[in-house]
Amino acid sequence: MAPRRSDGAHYIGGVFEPAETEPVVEKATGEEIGRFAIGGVDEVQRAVAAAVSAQREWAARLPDERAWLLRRVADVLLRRQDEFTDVLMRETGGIRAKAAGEVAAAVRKLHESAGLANRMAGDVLPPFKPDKLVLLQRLPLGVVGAITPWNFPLVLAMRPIAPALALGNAVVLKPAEQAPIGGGQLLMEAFDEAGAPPGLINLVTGYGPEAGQPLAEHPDVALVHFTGSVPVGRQLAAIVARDGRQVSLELGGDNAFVVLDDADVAAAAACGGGNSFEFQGQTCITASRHIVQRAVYLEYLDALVAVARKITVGNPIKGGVDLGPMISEAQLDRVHHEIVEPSIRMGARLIEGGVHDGLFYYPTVLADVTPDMPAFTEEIFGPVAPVTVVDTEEEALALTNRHPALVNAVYTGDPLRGLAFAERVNSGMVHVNDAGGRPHDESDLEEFTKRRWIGVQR
Ligand code: TXE
Repeated sequence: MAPRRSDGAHYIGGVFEPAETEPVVEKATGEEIGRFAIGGVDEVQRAVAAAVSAQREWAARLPDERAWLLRRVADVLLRRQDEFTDVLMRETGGIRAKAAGEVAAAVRKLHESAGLANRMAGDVLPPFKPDKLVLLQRLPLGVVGAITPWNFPLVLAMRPIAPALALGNAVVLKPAEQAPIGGGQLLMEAFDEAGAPPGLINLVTGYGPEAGQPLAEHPDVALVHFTGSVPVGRQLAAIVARDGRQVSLELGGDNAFVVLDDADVAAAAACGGGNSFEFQGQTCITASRHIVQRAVYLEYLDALVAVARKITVGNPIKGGVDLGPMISEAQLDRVHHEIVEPSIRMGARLIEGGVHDGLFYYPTVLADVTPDMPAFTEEIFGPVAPVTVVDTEEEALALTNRHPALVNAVYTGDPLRGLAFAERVNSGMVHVNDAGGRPHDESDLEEFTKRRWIGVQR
């Protein structure tokens, strides 16, 4: 690979700063593909200071100018998409389609956010006293601190960065130590190339407690946007709330995939299995519990095993592969020793997989899973489909709602039955006869701005 100027460097105030580093490895081979700088309190303080001074000037620019920068970054991403795709495949272990999809989604997010810049409008409100003119202004928050995970490093970094910048904020990014290149170092190169003013976006790489926590604690960071695990999210929320700043959290969930007795079983298994195994099950919208009515249970298990057996496991770079390596030994150990094995000891039947070769964990199907087993109670984050049998739709609903989930799904031959079921499910998103991601929503304008009311006595 050609040397990158961002390799092993933070990006602070528009300068790539080399520092003490550690290796970034290709997950499929264990080979070093780059280095990341180990940041701490000093780097965070300088990055936040750079962001504070850049933000004032940036917020004063015309919305169109802010939008142009985002569109130029999108152009750089498109021009360098092969390089981004390659690095994302290697550092996350994802297949080409997943990495290329991430680049495409990041480009879309940049364009969508560019459109937001001009929608940062205010309002004139009804007066609350005679002779009063009441204005509502929408203002940037200031500096946004983004702490992001390894599973979709580019798109999950872009989710806060693009709207935050469009709406007049500056950003300090702390990406995950497992995958800091595609959604960190290379992304800074793209902003630099696109002409981002120094300090508008900054990168501090390193470990969570040393680099992430000081960022979350910094009083000049107005909003902490965190995507990652529930325990760290809770910890950061407590820190940020203590001094009255804002936090937004995208955490994990234990998502259910329900199959009702009138479902097209082969279609349901293709959808549910595809969703459980995709990217080694390491996404926050992965189906982590399959809940199936008894009438179709055995047929569903067979179909799910057939789906698992069709999957080709291997090094994504070689092509022709559906499933790559897991992100780390720690994640694999957790999946195998803390979820699969104890569930089997408690009575679950391993009917497919359950084996690994290095970081490659084979698609796994567990049958007869009961609601007290870790395979049911934990977010798995591995290519495992645990299946639980229920007698009635009511029972399926009760089990679905027993755990917090980001997205649940229900499969049925009758879409109206699916709709009625979906309306009683607690999660923020429910699919009928589908699974996976979320539609575009309108929350960015609210998340990355604040309001100010001005009452003028005439
Ligand atoms: O997450 P962490 P990990 C879930 C999933 C997975 C588990 C662990 O269940 O098995 O989390 O993954 C930074 N202060 N998700 O260990 O530790 C860290 O450096 C400040 C769901 O990777 O939460 C990284 O940048 N920052 C999720 C980021 O937080 C800290 C995606 C996430 O790391 C910190 C990933 C601290 N004390 C994992 N400790 C999703 N919603 O998609 C860590 N970090």
